[in-house]
Amino acid sequence: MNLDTSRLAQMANAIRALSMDAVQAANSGHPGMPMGMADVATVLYSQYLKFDPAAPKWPDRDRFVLSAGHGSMLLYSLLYLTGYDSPTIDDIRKFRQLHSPCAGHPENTELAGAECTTGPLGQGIAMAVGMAIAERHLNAVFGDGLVDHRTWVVAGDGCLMEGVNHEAIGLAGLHKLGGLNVLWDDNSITIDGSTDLSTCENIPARYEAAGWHVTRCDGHDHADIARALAEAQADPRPSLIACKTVIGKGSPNKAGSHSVHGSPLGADEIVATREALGWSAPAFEIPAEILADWRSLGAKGAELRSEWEARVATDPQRREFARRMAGKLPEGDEAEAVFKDWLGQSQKVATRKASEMALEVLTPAVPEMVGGSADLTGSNNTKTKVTTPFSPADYAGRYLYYGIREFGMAAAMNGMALHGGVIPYGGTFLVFSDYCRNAIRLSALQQARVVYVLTHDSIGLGEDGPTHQPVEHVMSMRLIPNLNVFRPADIIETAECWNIALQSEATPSVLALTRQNLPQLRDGGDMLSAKGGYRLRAASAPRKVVLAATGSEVELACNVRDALEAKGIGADVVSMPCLELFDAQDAAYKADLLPADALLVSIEAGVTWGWQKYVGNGLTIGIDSFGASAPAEVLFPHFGFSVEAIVPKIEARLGV
Ligand SMILES: Cc1ncc(C[n+]2csc(CCOP(=O)(O)OP(=O)(O)O)c2C)c(N)n1
Ligand SMILES: [Mg+2]
Repeated sequence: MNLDTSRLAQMANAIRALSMDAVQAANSGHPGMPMGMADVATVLYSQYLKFDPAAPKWPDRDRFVLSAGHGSMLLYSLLYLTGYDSPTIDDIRKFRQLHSPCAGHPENTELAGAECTTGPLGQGIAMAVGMAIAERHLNAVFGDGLVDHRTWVVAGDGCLMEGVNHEAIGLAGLHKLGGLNVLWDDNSITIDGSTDLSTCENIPARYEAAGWHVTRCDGHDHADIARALAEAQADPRPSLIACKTVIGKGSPNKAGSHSVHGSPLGADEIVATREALGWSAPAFEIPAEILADWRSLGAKGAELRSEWEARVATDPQRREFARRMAGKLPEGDEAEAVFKDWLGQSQKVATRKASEMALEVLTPAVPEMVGGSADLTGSNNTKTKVTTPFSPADYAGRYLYYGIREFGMAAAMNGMALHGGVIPYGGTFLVFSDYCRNAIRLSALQQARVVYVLTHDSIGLGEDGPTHQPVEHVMSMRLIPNLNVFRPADIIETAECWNIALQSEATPSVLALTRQNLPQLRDGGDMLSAKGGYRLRAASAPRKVVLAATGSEVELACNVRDALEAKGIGADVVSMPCLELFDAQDAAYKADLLPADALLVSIEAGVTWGWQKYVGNGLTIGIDSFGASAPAEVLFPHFGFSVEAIVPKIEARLGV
């Protein structure tokens, strides 16, 4: 697009006007960042970004990630100006109001043009790394004709201070993700004031040390911006482009100050800014010729897309490519046949091992699965024979050695899932889920199919002691909406939970898995875990007790049941591998499993908080303190997880 600099300046001013007016109308929001980055964004969209507003989900589009999500008006302005169906100018007028897709921060579920949900600073960059990984992987599998696009990120000082950016850039540098370009809004301002207050870090040096190419530009000089972007595109390494900008650029009295970061300019300053910019159009009106310039930008993308479609039409892999990008699992029941066969066996394995066995069956059958671990591959049992390492030497590899970067891994997996064409799974110890908790939360919020393989799920891990023994983690994960937390009891439930996780297209999953061996408890039934809870053992004697347990404690519940039955006290065992799925069952199903006329007892080697929802004022057997360092066989009885400790408690409550 050959737009001279005065037209580009007007286009950038359209972003400034929309941003300041929308924030003013909402009486909340962040005008400073969009006004400061308006010139960079205009150059990016007019000369570099591959996009087609008519096809926001076109698989080979460039990905644009607004990591500095507080500058959401930058994205909303760009999508409107370039002619996406959504948002409309009315949506922008209703910025930050209920039912407007122009939410306070960009949400991928609200707008097709928002590649991901951003706002938690730093995670946008890390998700972009995941997108760039997915792009290289799919490029290696399907070739340049189908997959060859770039990932552009706008990040602020805040994104580059957050620790997760460092984890992410380490991965990007290692894997030479040359298609990744981070445009740093280098305005030396954060909320509290000058960045001098809080940092003296040499960010370019840090990026260079991580294997990145770094360049700089004057973020208000269009020719200089274009030069830097061209340089970044040409370099085979991922690039950081330090764009020196002035926050709130255009506002005569507030530009350059932290006061413009997160507050409306105010009516008077808006008048003064209009004056200074020479912008006479009323609020939310873009002069026709400027809008026409913006709308013309999509034409190049439309052309590229139709060329791409022509290539796809004759590509022998087109069906497989379309299937993967649509997120549909392959047909075929090889895996099911293997899992059915397991029912007839009696395999005593740790559920982390059962997960590996399931993965050995699933990863060849589901080629879009891309695994990994945060340096605990041998403990998380996440690697299978077909998942060879992903590296610059072989981007077709399906296994990522994420290193000790739990947060970076989780955020990257979000990016991979949102890119599409890939189903990421990755492991660490359950206790370290806190390190990546906000990314797990974003998986759920973004409806991203990510599977977290979180092993060593209780005091049962033994001698590593309380630093490594999760106590509150399983229950605290259950607090996150739209997240399925699975704690399977044996090899059969583990296979079922993996199946459910893969089929849950819009819900991420956590698999909480044991280090220690567990006996096989199931020899029949089909996908019983799908109901979240089911009757594993029925009472023989008249039923007085129902024991509800998860994971490793289901075996204990069965033993408690047998002891009670031997005393003539009838007891059911209900295995509850996924409380979220159980909650979704109808009232009759739930009342049948957890009936009001029995003493309800929960057994889980974690906090008891939360179990009252299921057992009412029955008994909750759990651990409401930190664990201890000792072998698992010693710890379970020490913390009251034994038939000898539990049966008397039940008898006392029954008054027998
Ligand atoms: C993880 C996280 N911590 C804190 C915040 C709150 N917050 C939003 S913007 C911001 C300052 C960011 O500074 P910068 O990225 O330089 O943005 P600028 O002020 O230049 O627009 C903070 C602390 C957040 N959104 N995410
Ligand atoms: Mg800043």
